[in-house]
Amino acid sequence: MTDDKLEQVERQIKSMQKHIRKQELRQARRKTDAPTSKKKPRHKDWLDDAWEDEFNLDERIMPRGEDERRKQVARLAANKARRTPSGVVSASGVEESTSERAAHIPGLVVEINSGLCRVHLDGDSPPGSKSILCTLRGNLRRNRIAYSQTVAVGDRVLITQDGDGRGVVEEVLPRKNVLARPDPMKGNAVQQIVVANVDQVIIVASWREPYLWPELIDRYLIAAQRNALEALIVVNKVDLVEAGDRDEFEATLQVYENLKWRVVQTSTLTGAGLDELRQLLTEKMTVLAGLSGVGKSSLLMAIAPDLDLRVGAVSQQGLFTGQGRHTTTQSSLWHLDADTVVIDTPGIRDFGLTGVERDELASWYPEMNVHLGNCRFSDCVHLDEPDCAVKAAVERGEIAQLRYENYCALYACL
Ligand SMILES: Nc1nc2c(ncn2[C@@H]2O[C@H](COP(=O)(O)OP(=O)(O)OP(=O)(O)O)[C@@H](O)[C@H]2O)c(=O)[nH]1
Ligand SMILES: [Mg+2]
Ligand SMILES: [Zn+2]
Repeated sequence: MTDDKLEQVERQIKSMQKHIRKQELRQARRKTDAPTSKKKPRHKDWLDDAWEDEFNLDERIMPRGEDERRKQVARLAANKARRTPSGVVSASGVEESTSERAAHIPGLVVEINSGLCRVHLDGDSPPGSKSILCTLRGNLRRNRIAYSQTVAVGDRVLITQDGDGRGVVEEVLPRKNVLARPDPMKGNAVQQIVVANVDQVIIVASWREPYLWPELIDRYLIAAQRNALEALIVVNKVDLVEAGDRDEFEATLQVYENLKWRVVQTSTLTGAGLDELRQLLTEKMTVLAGLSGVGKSSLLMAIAPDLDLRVGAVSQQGLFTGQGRHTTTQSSLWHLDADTVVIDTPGIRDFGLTGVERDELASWYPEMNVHLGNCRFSDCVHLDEPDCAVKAAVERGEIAQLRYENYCALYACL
């Protein structure tokens, strides 16, 4: 073989080897990403390839020993900072010099996807006009174990930015509250934060498509009370209330109004109740929560048509006719103006009851709470016991049958 030919063959072998290496890398990435990769980013523009590559290579596929090497670097850095007299301790427990801290920019997490989060920086005008895509500083991940994720939508964070405008979340500021649910992947032990730091929760239900489900409303009300959050109820799709349903509809809503919860009737089709809802959102950070398909995203878009939310037709193919199809898959936060923030969430059924003991459930029903202590048995759970003050109140009509039935159903879930 001539030298030329040899060189050509060598070049071909090298190119094939490179190709194989690339394929192996791609396969390894697919494997490592398996649990999350099914969740396609909702906004395609979220992850351009360069970002995805960098994130995956940096955070997920590391050469053997790399993790230990990084820990050592972090330890050295921490020791160095400890020697600096002006050092301050960040939430992550690592000391930082004042100059490092000064470079931290405060912001609000508006969306999370594939381990990256999008942050609106404070002070941008109009608010939310600019957002920074951020990775998370490694030691943040290790320090948060009660929840399955380190950063949640609604978190206030401090970030640093590199010259290319990319960011790193350095610190998550203390949360004033969280709405969380059991992590479906991890059972009851670990919770998944749906949203953090909100002022109020709007429980969205619909009269039909899907059917009003008062038990879920109660779950959400309990979640709100446990987090000391204002709660109000929006019953959407009132255009679907037929003449024959009217009495039942009004009576159901009256149960909650009698307990002093604000109930707003809305329809994105007729525009009913939208002005009232808009006013209730003003100057607050509000999360909209409720079963899939009730119209949470539709309501937000009816109020602020510029929002880029996905709305889905109600599927008729589900096991239960009229059950909504999931269309929103991630919580997302939107600025309507400087002080008005709304958060759209996916339909979630299992809010609220994590950590509630059976014997405390009644205390989350204010109308039952006033009767506690008056039952014959001090450990009465108000189901089958004789001389139960709660059941007597139900019989007298002081506690709505609907609420008592919800209590019994939720008790059985605990
Ligand atoms: N008849 C009627 N249909 C509505 C109304 N509001 C929303 N819809 C429809 O209900 C369906 C579901 O609406 P979405 O806004 O996607 O519901 P969602 O609560 O955001 O659902 P998830 O994102 O799955 O949690 C869509 O087909 C909407 O067009 C309403 O007031 N009346
Ligand atoms: Mg939605
Ligand atoms: Zn009792």
